[in-house]
This record gives sequence, C-alpha cells and structure tokens, in this order.
Amino acid sequence: MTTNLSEQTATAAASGAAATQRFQEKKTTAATSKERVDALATEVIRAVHDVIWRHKVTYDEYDALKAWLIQVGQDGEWPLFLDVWIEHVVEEVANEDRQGSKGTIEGPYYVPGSPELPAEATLPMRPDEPGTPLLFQGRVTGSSGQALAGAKVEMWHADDLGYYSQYAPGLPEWNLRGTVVADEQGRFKIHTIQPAPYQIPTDGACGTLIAAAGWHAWRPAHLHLKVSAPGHRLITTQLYFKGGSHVADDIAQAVKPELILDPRPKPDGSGKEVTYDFVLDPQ
Ligand code: MBD
Ligand code: FE
Repeated sequence: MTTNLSEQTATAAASGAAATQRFQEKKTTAATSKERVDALATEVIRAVHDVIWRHKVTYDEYDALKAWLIQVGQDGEWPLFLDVWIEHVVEEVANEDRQGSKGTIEGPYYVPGSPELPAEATLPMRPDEPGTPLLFQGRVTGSSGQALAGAKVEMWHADDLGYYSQYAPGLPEWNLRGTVVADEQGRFKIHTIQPAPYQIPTDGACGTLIAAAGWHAWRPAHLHLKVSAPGHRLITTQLYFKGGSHVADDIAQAVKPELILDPRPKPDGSGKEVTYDFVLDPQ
C-alpha cells in the first residue's frame, strides 16, 4: 500500500510556521490615527475586563490563557486563529456595500503569483492526483453585464486529503493553484479535482482550544478564489458544495447561501461540472 507523505507528516507547527512566514512577507500598514487606535484598543481591553467580571475568571484560568496565547505564537498559529475566528466579521464589514458577487474570507493559505494559465486550463496537479474531476466554468462581467475580457481568476484549494500545497510537505509547489486569464467574453473553464473537507490542525494551540471547548475542527470542502479586472474591485471568495459535510457548521463561519455550488455529473461520465458567474463591482 502506498502511504501519503503529507498525511503522515503535516503538523500544526510546520503549517503554522509557513503561514506566519508568508504573512510576514506581505506589507502590512494601516492608516489608523492615534485617536482610532486608542478607541479600538481601549474597547477590546474593556471587553476582556467585562468577560472576566461576568464569569469571575480565576487566576488559574488567567495563567492558562497566558500559556495558551504564548503557545499560539510558538506554533505559528496566529494566522490560523485570526482567520478562523475573526476574519469573517472583517470581511462582512469590508464587503457590506458590494453589489456584485459575494465574497468571503481569504484564510491563511493564499500564495500570490501562482502560474498564469489560458482561459481553458487544468490546474497544476500530480499525474495521479486523487479525487473526483471537477470542471468549474463561468464568466466574469461588470455590474451592467459587460464582459470583462482578460479578467484574472485565481484559484487555490486543498487536495483530496485536505492538504494545501506549500503548507504540507510532499506536495509540488503550485499543486492545485493557478491564475486563469478569462477570454474576450470573460469566460473561463478550469479543470481541477473536488477538494475534501478541511480539518484545521488539531495538534497545535488552536486544536487545544477546540478540544477544551468541545468544538469541532472542520471547514466544509471549498474552492478559494480571487477574481479581478482593471477598474473593478477585486473579490476574494470561496465556493462550497451543496450537501457536503460542515456546510452548515463551518468552524470559520464563512459560508453564505450564494456561495454553494451544486455540481452535476458530466455528460461524458468523467467527473462533475458546474457553472458559476462572477459580477465585479466598479472600483
Ligand atoms: C482553511 O483552508 C481556510 O480556508 C480557513 C479560512 C482557515 C483554515 C483553513
Ligand atoms: Fe481553505
């Protein structure tokens, strides 16, 4: 029997370190005034004080919290923690006024600069990539229905075991990651495989919290996308699969009804296909 290297050796510390390093490569500055920092930090700290009073938090619990926060950093799991439990609200606020396609969270496993591919393309994958073949096709338009020729459809997703390339060992660098350039009519056809549901690492600090609280660690199977075109607002989103596990109880609370696909068997019997169109807001 063949064994899968990534399944055997993926650890919270390794994927956490990779996600932390990747995040630190991104330039992060916010034009936040002193007054606003004061207001935000004061309110967050007060909210914590309020929880301590309402629940009569003990010194043992305070020390357990301190130890856990230190562990989150040591495991490199701040990107994971924040993207699983906080990002969805930031996304809802950021996209509150968007008229076109729905967005959702980016998560910790995006890598910029994936290989550019023509309008009909197969995502980079291993010759024996396990999983049900999936044809994901559609069109990118602006809000009045005009084709956005040359729109970029960046897709990244986990493999059939729930692992992301560059965050688990043993996978080719760009496995299941690509940037598809839409044709003159804004159309794209992406051949890939259906990803598996994703369990966040359970052997790190986030897993400790999940076990201590009696939660589960699952996200439904999902495709990640960034869709962009000049003069239009880039959208970061995810698409899910109707009837799949954890669509109704995503740990990251990032599912929206508009983001659920219902792929049908391909007429030629080779896997499934689904059509999904993107509408980008003007900038
Ligand atoms: C993921 O694959 C993901 O998309 C999010 C948001 C958090 C953890 C893992
Ligand atoms: Fe993901």
